[in-house]
Amino acid sequence: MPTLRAFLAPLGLLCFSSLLVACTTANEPTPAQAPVPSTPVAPAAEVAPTIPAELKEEFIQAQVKQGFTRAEVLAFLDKAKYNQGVIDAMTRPWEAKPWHVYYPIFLTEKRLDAGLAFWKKHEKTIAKAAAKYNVDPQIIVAIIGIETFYGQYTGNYPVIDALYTLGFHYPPRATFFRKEFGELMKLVKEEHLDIDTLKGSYAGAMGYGQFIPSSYRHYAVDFDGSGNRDLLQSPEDAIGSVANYFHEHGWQANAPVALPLANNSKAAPKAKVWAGEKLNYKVADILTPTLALADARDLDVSQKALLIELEQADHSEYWLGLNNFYVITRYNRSPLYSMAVYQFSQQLKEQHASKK
Ligand SMILES: [Ca+2]
Repeated sequence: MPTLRAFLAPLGLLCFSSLLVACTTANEPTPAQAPVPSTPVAPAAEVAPTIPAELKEEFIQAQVKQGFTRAEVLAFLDKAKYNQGVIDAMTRPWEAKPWHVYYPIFLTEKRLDAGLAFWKKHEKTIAKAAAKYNVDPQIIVAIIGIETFYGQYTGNYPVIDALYTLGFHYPPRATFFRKEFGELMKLVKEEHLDIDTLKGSYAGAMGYGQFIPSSYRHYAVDFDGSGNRDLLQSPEDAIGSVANYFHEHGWQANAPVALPLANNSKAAPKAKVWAGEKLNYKVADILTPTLALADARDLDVSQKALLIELEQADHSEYWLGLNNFYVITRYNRSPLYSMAVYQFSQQLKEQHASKK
């Protein structure tokens, strides 16, 4: 699913929102040396760029402070290779897609069938995770389906190379990724992962739920009782870990996620459409006599909310996003991503209930 990965940001990479990705400019690393050759030589692109000595030393010192020996850090750095494909993937021009083009890519019969099969196969584990972490089971099933098609597309980049390349050769996000590179070193040690075979997305997200190293370390749980947290091979651990991630970000089971609005005005809504900021509005700030709930219901209008605009072929559709919707955006800040996850979760819930 490489074309889909291009606009699916991995977990925790919060600045990969649709807007920010669109703003990312190419920052091709300069080859270390580019002499003007009089005779043909190997292309400069084959020469991996070196990293500044002080940056390398700073990283070594930081890891030593975390309890590694200098030799261990140097050995880890030695294993990491520059990967031009990672930079290419990161800087690929990103095309904003309107909702009516976006959602059919994710909400397919094939994904729904796979999701229902996954739910059925892991029914007990999913129910246990939902109960323990107070999340709705369908949101767990939806996330794993949207992220990796139930573990089928978890990424083919060596994680160590991806994070090294971005951490040392991608200036716009180097600080962030260098930290993740350091977190990876700790993760590998703690969970006894095989760094030589560890694969993930071009941004270093791993396993069923695409956790980057810091998220893996912070939110992953051992949910199959094996004694370690394995998000790459254990669907049970992945289920528990996704549930825990939602729990820790404030998901409330059985609470509404997003509600469709009826727009009876040609004028722009009173509230600004949400674009990644904190939850600043209350429900009462968004609803107006001409932009009201499509289906009347009791709702605490003092609760935090955001306004979602979905571009249909010939009109804009508006939705009210509540706290749970905001929690989905903690996985990926794109409102379209979050709406696709929500609508997929609703499909799963309905179909799962009808097949019982
Ligand atoms: Ca486990």
